[in-house]
This record gives sequence, structure tokens and C-alpha cells, in this order.
Amino acid sequence: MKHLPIKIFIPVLVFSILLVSLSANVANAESIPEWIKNNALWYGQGIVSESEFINAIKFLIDNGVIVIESTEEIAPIVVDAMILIPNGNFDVSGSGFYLPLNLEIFRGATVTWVNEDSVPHNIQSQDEFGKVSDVFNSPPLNTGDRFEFTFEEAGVYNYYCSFHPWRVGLVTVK
Ligand SMILES: [Cu+2]
Repeated sequence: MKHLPIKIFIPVLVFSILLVSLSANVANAESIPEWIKNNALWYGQGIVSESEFINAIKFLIDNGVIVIESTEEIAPIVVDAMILIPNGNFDVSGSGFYLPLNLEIFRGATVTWVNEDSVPHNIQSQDEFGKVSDVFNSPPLNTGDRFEFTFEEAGVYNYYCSFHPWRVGLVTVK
């Protein structure tokens, strides 16, 4: 069996691939103009140039016969998160920082603070000047207690504990 000359083989291969990819859409497959079908042949025979052949493919794309799937922006997966108030958090000279100290989340995520310290704490949102704001405010949380808040808007949120005002934390919402 004779091999096709490479110059014919490639466009035939390309065209075959196009037809296979189009076979799923019969309505569109019928909209391939005759001249484009001939183009593949003529390109193989050296009658049309490479740029003309590419233009034919471009025509199919421009007219929606070939649909190139665009990479759509993937919506972030909203993952709820937890902030631990660790044991020793009350101690001004200790290193019991909120874990994590700066939590990064996406909009829609619910954050749960968990008090794992031996004394009560609360969570008070603060404005940019450090004043308590009413975005989220927990009651006193005893050991083991939790407090939840769902962040619907992007931004940087500061909070602190009014019993231990040296304990400040951040939630960054994207
Ligand atoms: Cu506290």
C-alpha cells in the first residue's frame, strides 16, 4: 500500500479530525461550505497556500462551526473555615495568637471561632480606627464555645477580644 505524500496526508488528517469533532453537531457539520472542503484537498495539492488553508479553518471558527471551548473562569469553591482561640490566648506576654492570625477566605464562607482557652473570650469586629463595629459581635465564649459568622462581602475585617484587647486578628475576604 502506497503512503500518501506528507503534504496531502496532513491536511487530510486535519480535516478528518475536524469532521470527527463536528460529528457531534450535525446541524453545524452541514454548514461547512463546499469551498472549505475543497480547500483541504487543494492545500494538499499545493493549489492553495498554507495561509489560505488556515483562513478556511478560521472561517469555520468565526462562523461558529468549530466551537473552541473557552476556559471559563472557575468560581472559587467556598470553603468554610475555623479560627482557634488557643490555650493561653489571654496571656499578654504569651504567643497564643489566633490560629490563623490572618484568615483568607472567599465570599460566602462561614467562619467559626472556637475558644480552646481556659478563660472566656469574645470576638468583636472593629472599624478601621480600631473601634468596635457591629459587623460581627459574639457574646462571651466559654471554653469550648463557638461563634459563627458568614462573610458575604469582600474586604479586610479586623477583630479583637474586648477582655484581652491585645489579641487582634484579621479575616481577609476575597
Ligand atoms: Cu479574650
